[in-house]
Amino acid sequence: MAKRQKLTLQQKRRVAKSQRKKSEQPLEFPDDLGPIENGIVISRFGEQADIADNNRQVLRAYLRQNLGSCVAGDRVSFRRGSDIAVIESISERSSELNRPTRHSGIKTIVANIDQIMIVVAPYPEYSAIILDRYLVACELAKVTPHIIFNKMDLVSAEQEAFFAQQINLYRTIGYQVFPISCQTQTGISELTEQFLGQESILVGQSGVGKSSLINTLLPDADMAVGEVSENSRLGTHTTTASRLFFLPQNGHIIDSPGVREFGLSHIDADTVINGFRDLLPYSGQCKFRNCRHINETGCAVLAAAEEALIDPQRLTSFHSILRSIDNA
Ligand SMILES: Nc1nc2c(ncn2[C@@H]2O[C@H](COP(=O)(O)OP(=O)(O)O)[C@@H](O)[C@H]2O)c(=O)[nH]1
Ligand SMILES: [Mg+2]
Ligand SMILES: [Zn+2]
Repeated sequence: MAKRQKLTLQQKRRVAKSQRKKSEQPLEFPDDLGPIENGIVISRFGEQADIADNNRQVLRAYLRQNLGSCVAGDRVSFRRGSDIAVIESISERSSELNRPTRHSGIKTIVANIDQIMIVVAPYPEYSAIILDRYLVACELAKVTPHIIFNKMDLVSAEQEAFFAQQINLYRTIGYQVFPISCQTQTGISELTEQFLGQESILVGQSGVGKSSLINTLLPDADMAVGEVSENSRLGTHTTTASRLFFLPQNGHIIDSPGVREFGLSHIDADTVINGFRDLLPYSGQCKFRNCRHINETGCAVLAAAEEALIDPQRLTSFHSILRSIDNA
């Protein structure tokens, strides 16, 4: 009885130590850590991440608590342990992509991106509105977007004129457009140039061929193609973590299976126009300063559309995005 109530000093120390460990650190941290080194986050999963050191050697690491968000592309300082490393700090980001969470918060998806490659394809069904939503999100995140039309081998004779018109439209607006096929290798060498030395991310609907493109550009990556992702009707969550792949020389590409859409519902309706390069120049000439460019008299954007200075498809997308924000 007495023995049960009273713990020895040694036992008390042990209990205190284990409680301290539980509250401060969720996992056993190695205590044989080496000096501080610089690295980059390859992929994040829960309390751990894969990071690469300066020699592109990949190692598993724990995250210290209170580090804050840590995502693919983050530059970190870490210390090497005998079987696992520990991330000590995260460097300030030059850019980041965010998406709203279900509880009206914001989650960062990737960090330090130079360019965003939006991948579209004739199958799954091409949607200009989805493409425009990505473009607006990129423009508002202040990261340059480029557009990849993949699976051009699947374009049928009757679809040919339509896709040629779409490609021309986005080029006229000022975007770089790359019509390619991972299947036939069409356009791959021009696209490869665009990736050189850059820190890029691939975004786009599931099934458009993002993983296939990484395999085409980097055969050693050995990406799983055609895997069921988060928007499958079965609700299977296969891979939702973004993952970074190094290019042979400088630069890297991040694949983002979980990024279906990012960055729109937490933005202000007034700022949507800033995401439309082709509409924006007219918006300063509207009669009313607070013009929403929906049905106002003296709206210069609507007038420009009437004179065919703006493509009607783009105006439709603009209005659709405004409505989706109002309903959010
Ligand atoms: N015909 C054709 N099919 C492709 C092409 N690129 C990818 N696919 C196929 O499209 C499907 C989805 O590709 P995947 O890379 O997994 O798409 P992800 O979900 O965007 O990563 C797979 O069955 C690929 O084989 C292409 O250029 N042409
Ligand atoms: Mg994929
Ligand atoms: Zn207006």
